[in-house]
Order: sequence, then structure tokens, then C-alpha cells
Amino acid sequence: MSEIVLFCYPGSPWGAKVSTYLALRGIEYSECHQPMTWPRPDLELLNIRYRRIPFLAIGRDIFYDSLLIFEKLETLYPESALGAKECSGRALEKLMEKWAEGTLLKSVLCLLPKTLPLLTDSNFLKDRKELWGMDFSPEGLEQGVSKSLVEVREQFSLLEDLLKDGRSWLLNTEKAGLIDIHAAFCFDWVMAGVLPNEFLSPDSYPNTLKWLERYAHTVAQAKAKGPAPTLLTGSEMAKLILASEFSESAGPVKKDPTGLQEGQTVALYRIDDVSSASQHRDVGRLVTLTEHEVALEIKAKAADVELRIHAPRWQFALEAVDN
Ligand SMILES: N[C@@H](CCC(=O)N[C@@H](CS)C(=O)NCC(=O)O)C(=O)O
Repeated sequence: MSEIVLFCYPGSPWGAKVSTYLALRGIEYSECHQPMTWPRPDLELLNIRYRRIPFLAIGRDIFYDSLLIFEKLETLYPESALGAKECSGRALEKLMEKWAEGTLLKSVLCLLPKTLPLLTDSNFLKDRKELWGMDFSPEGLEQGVSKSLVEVREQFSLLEDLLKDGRSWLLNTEKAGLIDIHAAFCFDWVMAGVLPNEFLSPDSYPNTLKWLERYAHTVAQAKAKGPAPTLLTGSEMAKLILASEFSESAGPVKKDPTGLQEGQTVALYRIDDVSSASQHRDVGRLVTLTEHEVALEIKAKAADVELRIHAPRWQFALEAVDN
């Protein structure tokens, strides 16, 4: 099995989502910590323009977006996978994943503790304004707090309904499943700074609050029990990845609504922020195109070595580029 390297930084909710999954699975991996803001010089070594965190290398294959990362890890390590076994559970799991990104995360952002030092760091504020078009200063976030609480209350009601029959985990599994990670990670990121709160009280949401406590406890236990990830510097990471094999074969390139063809030079970028379309485009040779995944071959900068970058089709655009 190829080495796994997670690109993340402490404090990233999405990075924590993936490290939580790896800890619950007991999968060994390394971490290469990146600055919280752009530029990220380590990525130059690989010739990667992708702006978001996390992404994961398995050998010379680089997977963008936790959505695809989980799909790959569930397939590569099928024994005691955390994903739902039945179709209806899997569908609910996917809906929960997208609900968390499209709805929950936006609701909880303004609940971040306003005393966090980075919220007064002018470099961070400028960077996030350019990426999201949003004001992350304590005053900017404060304006959204009441709306956030109204929304989180609604979301807690939905979770309370799911948990009302006394189950420990959302799909009534014995252990926390992937769906629990999807639904809990945003709340887990901010709740310590929010609770106790009269609008999110144990009287109104007893099962949801217990479930969140259970989640935090389970994750802390798993992280304490397993080996801590090895921390790699940028040059150690590049040396390791560039000397690895591909972890899977390329292809197929299926007939696709974009009309793109195998071997064509294409640009890949995210469509859910303000600056990726213009500033964070990866350009390479199209080698895989299916309903769920795209992969491009690019050449690393640190050595004459090809890498494959993979992304889900959700929230990413692809377009032909003239050679
Ligand atoms: N859908 C993406 C979302 C990733 C995301 O938005 N991550 C945040 C950090 S937690 C980010 O990249 N922010 C800008 C940055 O760190 O450069 C995933 O699941 O990986």
C-alpha cells in the first residue's frame, strides 16, 4: 500500500474531518502542514494550484476534496469501513455530506469564538475576503450570530428527530459511522465556544447534545489510542511522493456532457468560491472522467515526475485549454 499524506493545518474543520476519519479507522498516515493562507510554497514543488484544504496523497495520486478522499479510503480499506452498508443509508449519508457543506458550515461560521487571534490578523482577513468575499473579523462575524443561532436551532431539531428513539449514532450503528462525521464535524468545530446556550439547551435538544458529546469523546479516544501521524516538512513530503508509485491505474474517460476527450489538455477548478476560477486552476492531461471523478496528469516542478490529481465532479468545473 502506498504512503498516505494528508495536507492540512491545525484548526481546519475539514482537515479535522479527514483526520478524525483516519483515526476512527486506525489508518496510518503522515501530515504535511500548510500555511492557513495562500501562498503555499510546498505545493509549488508538486505544481499544484488547488487552493483548498484538505487534500490527500496516496502515492503519486493526489485526491482533492474530502468527498473523494472518503470514497477512496472506503474502497481501499473495505474491512470495517465506516460508510453505510445499505443503499438507503448510503443515500442519506451523501445527502448529509452535502447538507453539511452547503448549509451547516455556513450556519456555524459566525459562532466561531471572537477571541481567536487569527480573526484580528490582517493577512488572514484579507486572504479570506479574497477567497470567500466574506468579512471574518470579530465585528463581521458578530453580525451573523443571531441568524446562526436561529439556523442551528432548526438543524438541531432535525437531528433531534433522527436521534429521538434513543439510538447512539445516526444510522443506529454500534459505532460512529461516516454519516456521524458528516453531521457532527461542523458543530464539533465551534460548539465548545457556544455552549451552554439558552437557545440550544439540553431541555430542547437532549439527544443531539448527548450525541455531540459522544462524538467528541469517541474522536478524542481514537486519536489518543492510535499512533500520532508523522509530521513531514515540505521537502520530505515531495521526496516521499515523487519517489512513489501511482496507487491506482488511470481511466476510463467516459462519454461526458462536457464533450472532453482522453488526453486533452484541460483546466480543473472549484466553483464554490470567489477566486479559484481565476487563480487556482490546475492544468493537465485528462486521464479519467466518470460520473463521479476526474483525474488529470500533471508534471511536478521539483522533479521530472508525473502526478495524477483527482477531484469529484461536484463543485468542480473542467474546461478545455488550448495547448
Ligand atoms: N469540500 C471541501 C471543502 C474544503 C474547504 O473549504 N476547506 C477550507 C479549510 S477548512 C479551505 O480550504 N479554506 C481555504 C484555505 O484553507 O485555503 C472538502 O471537503 O475538502
